[in-house]
Amino acid sequence: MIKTQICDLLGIEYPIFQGGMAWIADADLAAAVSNAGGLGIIAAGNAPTSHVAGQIKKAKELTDKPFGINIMLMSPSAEEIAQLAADEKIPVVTTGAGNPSKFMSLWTDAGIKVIPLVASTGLAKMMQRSGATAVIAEGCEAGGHIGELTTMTLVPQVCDVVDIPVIAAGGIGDGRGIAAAFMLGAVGVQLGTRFLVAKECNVHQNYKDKVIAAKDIDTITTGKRLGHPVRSLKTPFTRELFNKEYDSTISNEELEELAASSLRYSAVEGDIQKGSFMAGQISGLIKKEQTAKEIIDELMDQVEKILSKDWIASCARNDEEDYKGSN
Ligand code: TUI
Repeated sequence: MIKTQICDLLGIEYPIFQGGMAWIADADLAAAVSNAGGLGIIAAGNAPTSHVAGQIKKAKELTDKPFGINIMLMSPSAEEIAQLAADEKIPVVTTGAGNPSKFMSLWTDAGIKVIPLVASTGLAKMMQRSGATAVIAEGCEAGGHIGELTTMTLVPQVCDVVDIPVIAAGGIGDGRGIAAAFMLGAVGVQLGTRFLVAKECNVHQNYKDKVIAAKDIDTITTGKRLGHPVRSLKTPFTRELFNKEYDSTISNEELEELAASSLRYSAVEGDIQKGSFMAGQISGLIKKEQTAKEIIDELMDQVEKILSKDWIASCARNDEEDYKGSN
């Protein structure tokens, strides 16, 4: 059984986090992942504080295992939700889409373990100085709001500048990705897209179907002109948005307006025309829905095989039973 320091630090069985996907990761998904031995995470996204409070209450009813909340720092409710997390003493807070410095002491004083998502070594170092328990280094293969660097380049560079544990995210979809993340120096992984198709994930079925149907080159990055690049599946809407970013007759305000409600259209309404289906580049690896437990058990089984001496030996002998994606 593979246990790393992050398991002991957080009191979880496996070093696997479920990404805090805005509009998608609710109490049902987070509790299912935590009950399966990983770290389930509720996404606050752009939701109002009252909604997030309801999800926290529900998660506490559904699991007695540790779970986290992801605070999207661009949300108008970020400040209120930061306070809510402190009041509720949520075991773990992760943050995304910004720099959480101003909230760090609020959370650490409440005994919360803070694990910010970082896309650069600079923010990773700052988070260590501010008392972060660990950082999640997320490469641009991830779905949603992304930075510049790939996981392959970001993770080892972050590992070299901090002493706290590093969790790798972005482009990890199976045991091969987890093993690779360990090789880069990470002691855990966060997967978003793979858990999006979990049976316990309440996202619209059209969203799951689109991820399952996607192939390797089916994601696109929009929002670069607005300063917040976002990776989603190619749809009529995201292609239109992509083209409009190169059209100088269209103002930034018009672009913002176009993008504004697109995620709700996809996650809640499953609208294939107007939706922005945020998903990572490993969508092409995902072939079916599974329960959170099936996903975690399969991931751990794969990574244990890969990291075993037998596997290394079989690679060297070029055996026929080479491991290939099995899902
Ligand atoms: O945050 C994410 N992924 C997200 S958030 C989200 S909701 C959203 N919807 C539309 C537009 C924007 C957001 C969907 N997916 N991942 C973690 C992440 N953090 N990726 C990139 C960053 C990041 C970016 C800039 C972190 C810090 C940062 O700058 C901080 C600074 O001051 O240097």
